Amino acid sequence: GYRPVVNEIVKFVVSVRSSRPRKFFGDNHFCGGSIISKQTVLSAAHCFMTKKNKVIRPSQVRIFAGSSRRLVKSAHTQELLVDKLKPHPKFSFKRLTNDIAIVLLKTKVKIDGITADVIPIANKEPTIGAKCTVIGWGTVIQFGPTPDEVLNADVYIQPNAICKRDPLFTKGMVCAADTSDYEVDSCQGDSGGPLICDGVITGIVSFGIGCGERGSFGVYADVYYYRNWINNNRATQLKLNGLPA
Ligand code: 4AZ
Repeated sequence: GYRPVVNEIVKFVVSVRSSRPRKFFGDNHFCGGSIISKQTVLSAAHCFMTKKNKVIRPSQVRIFAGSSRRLVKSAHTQELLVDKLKPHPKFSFKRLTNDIAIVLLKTKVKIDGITADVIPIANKEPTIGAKCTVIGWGTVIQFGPTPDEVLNADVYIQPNAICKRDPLFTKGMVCAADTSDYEVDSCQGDSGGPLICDGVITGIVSFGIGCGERGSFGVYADVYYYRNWINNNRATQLKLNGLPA
């Protein structure tokens, strides 16, 4: 988040980290994600692609759940290994379309409802003007340091006519901003994390022209638009139990 609005434990948000040191983020955090079932995390495709458009290996990724803090490990911190990375097959680096990914975990997240929980995906189109909140460990200033505590920023779903000022804005995307305080925005390191509206995941942090720029807005993958793809690719309870589908 660009600016701390409320500091709180956000139980369905995870820190996506590299198993190898990265330059930019001290503790290897590179993206956010959301727990949508015990063994499934929703994130952004661009988090898991190399510049040569190859998917990185699952062994290069760790998922940290259960803690609102990035740098301090607590008794509730859960470090989870990744079984499969499933970026949308039609993700385009150039056009930033279909910037959505499913992360299948090797083991189930321990869901206690207090430090770790699941969040449902949107079951309707985003409502223009709805007050939503974006959550993550992204920088509070462009190219600045990343916070230890997870932050959130309240932003409002913008009409398509506004979003289309960005030539990359196209179908499968939703844009959001606080037009009375443009500094409230998502930023680097928030990618893959959730835009929550009315208690459901409505968007996934994708891109923007900078962060907190006057007259600009954040662009998010439209979760409702991708609901069938998500439901077809998430871990299912049947599969978890080893039963035939
Ligand atoms: C990024 O670089 C990024 N303000 C994420 C979100 C936004 C801009 C940049 C939107 O990860």
